[in-house]
Amino acid sequence: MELEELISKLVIGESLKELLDLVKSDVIIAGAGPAGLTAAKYLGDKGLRVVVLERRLSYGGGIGGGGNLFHKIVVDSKALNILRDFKIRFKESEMKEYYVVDAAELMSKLASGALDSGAKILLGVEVEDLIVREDPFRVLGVMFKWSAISIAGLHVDPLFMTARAVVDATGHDAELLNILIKKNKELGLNLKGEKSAYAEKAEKEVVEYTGRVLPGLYVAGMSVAALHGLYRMGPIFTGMLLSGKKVAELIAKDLGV
Ligand code: 48F
Repeated sequence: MELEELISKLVIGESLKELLDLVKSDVIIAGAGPAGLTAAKYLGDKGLRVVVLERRLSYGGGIGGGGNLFHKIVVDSKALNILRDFKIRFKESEMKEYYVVDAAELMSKLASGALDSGAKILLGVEVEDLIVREDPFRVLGVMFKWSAISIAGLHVDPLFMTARAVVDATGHDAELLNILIKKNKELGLNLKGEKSAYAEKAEKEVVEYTGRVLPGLYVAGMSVAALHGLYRMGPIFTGMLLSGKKVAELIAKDLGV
């Protein structure tokens, strides 16, 4: 066999094998930002089959931009256990309780922690819609397509993936909730939209409001703020990490693991 043929066979064969398995998972997470990656690790650690679908060809979401492109972010002491679980280093600051983390280290170690737990991360894959059922209304999975299809402006029907739980961790636009609410008006749900900055309150509330929206659908990270009309916090990431961990714990409990 020519080397070129072998390369194609391996790439296509191995990808297809995994994709066939991923048609039905335990948990689908849309968005590989801090909330989605944190959730993926803790769910993977529970032995659940987890797939993270990320539109871009890179993970980390808003982490890489740090604060206004400065390459550090802030966390407080409530996030230290999570940082330790992922082996992410942090530096004390002059303000007790607040720590500084390198943005590049945060994004890469969150992703490697998620991968090491057994979660799959598929890059360049966009969630376009949800699979739903009535009586009672519930979410059964997602419709996905390669992001390149959207970028090319092509009209192509997406494919399906099902799961016992779907997480909207798509960040500020809460894309899954946005789609669900627009298309299923009978639900009477409303995407309130994020408020201006009030970091302390935002950090606390984004964790408090993290949770299940409907049977089968959960929300974590800044999507929580968009759904519930909460304040924004800027480049402090404790709330994102705690929100990801909390949603993982809720799902694990709901799925009985
Ligand atoms: O935006 P993002 O980092 O969301 P997050 O985990 O964290 C927010 C913080 O980064 C920051 C903040 C906190 O201080 O305010 O902004 O809530 O990551 C969301 C990821 O979801 C991807 C998007 O490319 C990004 O990497 N994404 C968005 N919509 C889709 C998607 C979609 N429809 N399908 C797949 N991926």
